Amino acid sequence: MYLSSVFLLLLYVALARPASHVSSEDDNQTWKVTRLDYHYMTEWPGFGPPHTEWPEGRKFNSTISLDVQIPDELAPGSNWVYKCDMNWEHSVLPGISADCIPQSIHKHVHDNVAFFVEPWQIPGKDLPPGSPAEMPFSLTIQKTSVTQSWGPARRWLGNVTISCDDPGSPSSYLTCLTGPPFDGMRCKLGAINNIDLSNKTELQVFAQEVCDSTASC
Ligand SMILES: *[C@@H]1O[C@H](CO)[C@@H](O)[C@H](O)[C@H]1NC(C)=O
Ligand SMILES: *[C@@H]1O[C@H](CO)[C@@H](O)[C@H](O)[C@H]1NC(C)=O
Ligand SMILES: *[C@@H]1O[C@H](CO)[C@@H](O)[C@H](O)[C@H]1NC(C)=O
Ligand SMILES: CC(=O)N[C@H]1CO[C@H](CO)[C@@H](O)[C@@H]1O
Repeated sequence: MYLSSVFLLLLYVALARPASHVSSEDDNQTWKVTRLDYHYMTEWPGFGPPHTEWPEGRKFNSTISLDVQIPDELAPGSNWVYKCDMNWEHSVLPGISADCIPQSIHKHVHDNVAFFVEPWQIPGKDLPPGSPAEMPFSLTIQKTSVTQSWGPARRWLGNVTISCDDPGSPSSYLTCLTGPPFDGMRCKLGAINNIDLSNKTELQVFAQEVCDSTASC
């Protein structure tokens, strides 16, 4: 009796996992960042004589805010939109992840989405001294699927490198503009003015499933 229920349980687990695995979901996924707003301090505040330092009272934290569309595993063809926000002290990118918030009212939230940013260098391209650590950068988005209450969560990780204002560069998804004094730099996806980034309006993040000691596949 005991043995047979263990057997049935094992059989259930063995059958259930592959079944959920083929439920429309690939091992790799493509996520779409449809909005990205980035704001950070420039080296100088843009007020007073050249090389005037930022007054303490006018300094501000860097902020990133983005929307990412992630396919719904349980409803093929539809997406969840998550909003991801973080802020940090200028040039001190936190290196830790923050949760993204699902944007519609859902009865069941079955994924956890989180993201983080790290400084990045375009290979072979040195930045001028004084460049903020904020640009260029790499964006990592992680999804943990908690659909299966009976097994370990599955996890996907996608990583994309981002620079700005250079149509010839594959990573140049953003246009950045300085505004009035003390406003620093503001960056958005795609083109502003005559900088042609028209082939970069969609920022796609290719995510791969992670199989390690913390997540099975
Ligand atoms: C997922 O992507 C990786 C790296 O691009 C590739 O090696 C692998 O074959 C892909 N897996 C599937 C199922 O497409
Ligand atoms: C600015 O960032 C610092 C460090 O990352 C944090 O401790 C502080 O609370 C932030 N300030 C605001 C106004 O969010
Ligand atoms: C985008 O357009 C620029 C300029 O027309 C070109 O140099 C670049 O290769 C294009 N990038 C992609 C990914 O198509
Ligand atoms: C977490 C992660 O995978 N980060 C990587 C994102 O991509 C950049 C550039 O390829 C790497 O430097 C990061 O380590």
